[in-house]
Amino acid sequence: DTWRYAFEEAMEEVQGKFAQKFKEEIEANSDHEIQLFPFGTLGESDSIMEQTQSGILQFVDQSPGFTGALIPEAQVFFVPYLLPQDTATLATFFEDSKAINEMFPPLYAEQGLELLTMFPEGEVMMTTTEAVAGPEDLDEVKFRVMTNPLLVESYKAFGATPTPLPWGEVYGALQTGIIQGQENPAFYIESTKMYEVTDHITRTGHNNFTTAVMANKEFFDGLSDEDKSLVTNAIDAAFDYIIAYQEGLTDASLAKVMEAKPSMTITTLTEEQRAPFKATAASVEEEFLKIGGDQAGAILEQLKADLAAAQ
Ligand code: 6CS
Repeated sequence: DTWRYAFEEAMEEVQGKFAQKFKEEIEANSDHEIQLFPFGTLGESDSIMEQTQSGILQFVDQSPGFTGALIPEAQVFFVPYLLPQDTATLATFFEDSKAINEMFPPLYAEQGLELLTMFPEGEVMMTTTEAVAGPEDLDEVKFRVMTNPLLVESYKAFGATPTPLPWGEVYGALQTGIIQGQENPAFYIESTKMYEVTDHITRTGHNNFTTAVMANKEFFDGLSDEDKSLVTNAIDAAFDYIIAYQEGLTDASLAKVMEAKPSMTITTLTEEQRAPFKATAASVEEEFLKIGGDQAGAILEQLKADLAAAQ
């Protein structure tokens, strides 16, 4: 039989690399086949999620940046400066976190989803048409964010005018001047040619991109114990693979951006310049407790404990 797996990125981007490794593991260890659907083949992120919930797809990679509208607790990943940038710490955190591995699965289950894993995709950077050294430079800047209410709040607190859009509209919106900024990890800025439609990259250090892989729950529950282990083992192998794959990826991607467009500026904000952005964390956290669902407080507390343990 064939299992269908859709993701939000291209085949050679991070989610695609993860999916390819998963497919390789499943097919090497069973008679099942995996059919991969990269971005653009089945619609935007929201649409592949709906197709998974309804059982048309068996697997989906959707980032909390979009799932936050469905599972309010998943917005926790948009409290600024919550996640560290150190990749070893992040890997340990995602592997061992009680919040992620024990508290989130029942919340995903309520939406008909079996949460299989979450993994990091790299330091989030701003790319803008004008240089950014502090929140005052974001004043009047229409800044594209994923469709996540807490991310909207966070960019409001940063001083920008947040504009939630599905990914497919971002390049065109920058090109036509409807928006003047967006945020993403370096590999994505490079592969999707964001440098063609923006001139400045700013490293504020406020987040590391998190994504999640899920299965349709009814499908997963109906698998034999052997097939369930097959799936979880393939996910574990793909997790280890994707952590290793991303080693050095940020620097290599930024070098490629500079090669493609030497006039691009890349600025790492100093601790002093980051201070006003960091100062927004407390108010965004408070907002999360209001809009992050019944489990918001418990999830935030556990996540902080898990991060402390990983560090
Ligand atoms: O910004 C976005 O919408 C996209 N960013 C990444 C890194 N992956 C998928 C997502 O759709």
